[in-house]
Amino acid sequence: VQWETIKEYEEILFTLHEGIAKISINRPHKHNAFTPLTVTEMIDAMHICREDPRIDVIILTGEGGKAFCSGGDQSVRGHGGYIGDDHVPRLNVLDLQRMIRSIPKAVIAMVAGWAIGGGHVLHVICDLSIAAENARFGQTGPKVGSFDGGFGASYLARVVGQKKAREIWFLCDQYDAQEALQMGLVNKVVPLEELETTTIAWCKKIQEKSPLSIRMLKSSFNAELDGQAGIQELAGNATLLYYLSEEAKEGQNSFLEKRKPDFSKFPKFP
Ligand code: 1HA
Repeated sequence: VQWETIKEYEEILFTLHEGIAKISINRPHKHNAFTPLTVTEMIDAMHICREDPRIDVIILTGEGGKAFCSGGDQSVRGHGGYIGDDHVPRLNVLDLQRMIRSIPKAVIAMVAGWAIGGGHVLHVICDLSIAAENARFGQTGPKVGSFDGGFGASYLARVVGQKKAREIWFLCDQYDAQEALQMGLVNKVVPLEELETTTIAWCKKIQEKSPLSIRMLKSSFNAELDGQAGIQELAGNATLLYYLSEEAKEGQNSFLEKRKPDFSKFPKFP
């Protein structure tokens, strides 16, 4: 597969293949732990994924085959957050999490090796997760002095159930790919050599489907869990569809033509 670079970054790779964008953390020497810069670059790439009509689906992954992501880089963790060149402590991965959740396109985690800590949370938030046989999953917060009580706790519990989610966080054990499959934490397990081809095949199946259906479904799945923000997303999509209708256009046109709107010709469905 030929991946064409969309934009150059320092700590991630951002590439495109036939409508599939791939955002890959490129810090294999640290098991793809993220710094504030890694996250800022991923946020920038996600913005592009949202705006670029060439992009249908997004793969989130890590370079090297040994790690998806090992969470926040503990060597740059400072007083109140992870610190970059600007010396400001940040937890900007939380912004990235919300973008993965709200982008109206499917995001698939392609997991080889470690998905640990804040890296585990990233795969949990993705719409789908495909794991290589060497994948290892777990949270480490209570061991290293951290926790993610947001999506990292509540959405994890929605995925694997309350008991299992509390076990994952309280014990900080690691789980192999088969265990992850059994608990519904990943969608599929494949040999490492087949990870990318399988992920691309799944992307292609989604690409053949109606983009508006996928968009409505993603925001519908979110709406149930995300409170007013979830309903806002779903309702935004309802507005989008309404704006496509003649009825809504009559409202706009009547305003511009300085006349009373005539909605009488539009159907009133039972
Ligand atoms: O909890 C949050 C947040 C919560 C709320 C809001 C924002 C948050 C943002 C982030 C996070 C977190 O991510 S906290 C959790 C941080 N991550 C971890 O605790 C995992 C640390 N890593 C490990 O436990 C292990 O490396 C491993 C189980 C993934 C793999 O072990 P292994 O195979 O023995 O490899 P290891 O030798 O440990 O790692 C290879 C190299 O990568 C080492 O560097 P070297 O000694 O060769 O120079 C290792 O230090 C480095 N490395 C791995 N993970 C990290 C890391 N360096 C910095 N930070 C890491 N996370």
